[in-house]
Parts: sequence; C-alpha cells; structure tokens
Amino acid sequence: MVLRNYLQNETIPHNLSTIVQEIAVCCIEIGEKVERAALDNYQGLVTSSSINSSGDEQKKLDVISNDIMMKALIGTGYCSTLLSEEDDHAVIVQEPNSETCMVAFDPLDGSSNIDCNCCIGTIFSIYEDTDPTQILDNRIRRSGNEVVCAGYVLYGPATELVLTFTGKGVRKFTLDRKLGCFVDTGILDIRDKKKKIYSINEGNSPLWLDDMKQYIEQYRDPKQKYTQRWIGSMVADVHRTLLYGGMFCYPVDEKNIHGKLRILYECFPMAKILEEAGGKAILGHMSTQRILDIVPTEIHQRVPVLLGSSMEVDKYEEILAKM
Ligand code: FDP
Repeated sequence: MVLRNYLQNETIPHNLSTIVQEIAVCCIEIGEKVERAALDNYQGLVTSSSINSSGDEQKKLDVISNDIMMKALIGTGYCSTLLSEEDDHAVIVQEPNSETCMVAFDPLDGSSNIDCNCCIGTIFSIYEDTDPTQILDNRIRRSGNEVVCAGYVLYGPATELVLTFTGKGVRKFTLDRKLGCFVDTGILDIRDKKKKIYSINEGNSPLWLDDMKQYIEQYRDPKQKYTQRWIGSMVADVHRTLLYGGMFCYPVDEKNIHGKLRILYECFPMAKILEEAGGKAILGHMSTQRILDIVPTEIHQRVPVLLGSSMEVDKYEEILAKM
C-alpha cells in the first residue's frame, strides 16, 4: 500500500493528508540532495562562521533542505505557522482558519553526520492551528499532547518515513525509487522489541549528574549483557530503538545544562511516536515527567529526554525512587 492509500484508508482529513504528502515529496528531494552532496558540492558549511538559530553550525544542506520544506509547506495552503530549526523566528504564512495547521520541523537533523555519509533525517510535528485570535506566543505554548501527527524520514541505506496520527499507532513506509513514492512496510510496536541496547553519548559521562550516572551504571555491568550504540543522529538512534528496543537518552549535563535536543521539532515528535508505539518518553532529569506534558515557552527551547521501551525507562524511575 502506498502512502496516499494509507492516508485515505485511515480517513485522515484532507488538510493533514495534504501536508503529510507534501512533506513526503520534500523528503524524496532532500534524500536525493543528500545522496548527491559530494558530487554537487553540497557538503560543508554555508560560510566558515555559519551558526543557526539553535546555536549549531549551519551546513549547506541544512539551508537547502529548509528552503525545500518551507516552499512546499507554504504551497499547501493549509499552513498558518511554520517553526523550523533553521529560522530564528516563526514564519507566519497566513491567519489561522478552520483548516490550518502549525508545523514544527527540523529539515535535516544530525547534520554533523552529513559530510561522512552517515544516517541523517527530517523530523516534524503538526498541530491544528485554527484560532485567529491566538497570538503567536500562545500558539507555541501548547503541550505535546496537542500534536495531531508526528513523523520523521531517515536517509539511510534506504529512505524510510515513520508516521503517527493520534490513536493510530506507528507505521513505517519505505521509499521505492522505481515507483517514486513511499510504500507501507509495517507497523512499529516497541513492546515486542527486546534487544539490550542503551544509546547515550558516553563521552559526556564525566559531566552527567548523579541520577544519570547511577542509571547508566547498571547498563555497563557485563552481567546485564547490554551493548552501547551512538550514531549521534537522533533520527537514526531513535529509529534503531523503535525497531530493536532499548533506550535513547540525551540528558542534562554540566555542558548542556538544559539538555541538547529541541522540544518542538525533536523531542515532541519522537515522544509522540514512542508513546504511540507502546513505549515511553520522559524528561529523565530528576523527574519522570512525560515529555508530551511539557508546555514550551520558546521556539528553540531545549530539554533533556529519555525514551524507549517501558522496561528501560522504568529502570530510571526505579533509580530515582531510591535517591
Ligand atoms: P547534530 O548536532 O549532528 O545536528 O540535533 C542535534 C543532534 O545532532 C542530534 O541529532 C543528535 O542526537 C545529537 O545532536 C548528537 O549530539 P552529540 O554530538 O553531543 O552526541
């Protein structure tokens, strides 16, 4: 079944379905640019001192991907507000009406992996944004529970789209380049995934706080038979977690005092996907608060995040209960 038919079968409203299909088309184009980056001189920074709104180095492909997404989303006619990792401020497309949505996205996540040809991705979340009386600040100040659709596209050996709508579980689609579209390749449910993998940047371990040090210590115990994996690209590390099981964590540490990952276009979409797939996503910084219960106050706000199978996230909750 191709993506369009899935959206029809699930009776996804026309506005949402149009936005998702446009994002899918954008990601086919972004995937082609990623594949041709070395051939077409798309590798490297925009300028030697390029820094984006989130304080990260801005790569040529970050900017190209952002332009592709912005143009296409504006073209749908259904977007009122666009929030991108690459733009300092929200892009106001039109006044909200009964059919409009707000889309938050990271056009190319994990961009430090671009130049070495490792997995990277595009992440997005979609909210209904229908109230013309709502000022911009309040459009952002909504908890992740209001996300109606979330997804990501992984540019790996295959290009894969992972998608969820509230209450409909998580579905994976794989790009068939011969057909030129995404084809359904199965339901993702983390509850039956039991691989013993923990995913965290161990290089930061001297900077972790006590709760994290105690939590990770149990995974290092050889008797527990866990293995550690860190690609350093959120989309790829979360994708593996969904498919194999385990946990993914980017905690607060002495360098990243608010965590590193951004709530609106990294943590909310991934938390929504994990929960819809039967897993958990919490803050994991002296707190078991659900990521989706947080109400952001700024577009580029960072938060710590711990997500994965319930079994692994519960281990943090047990450590915290004993502290
Ligand atoms: P990147 O800096 O390459 O863009 O969003 C930021 C992110 O990648 C995530 O994709 C990834 O999980 C994380 O940062 C990796 O951070 P470290 O380099 O600190 O491990």
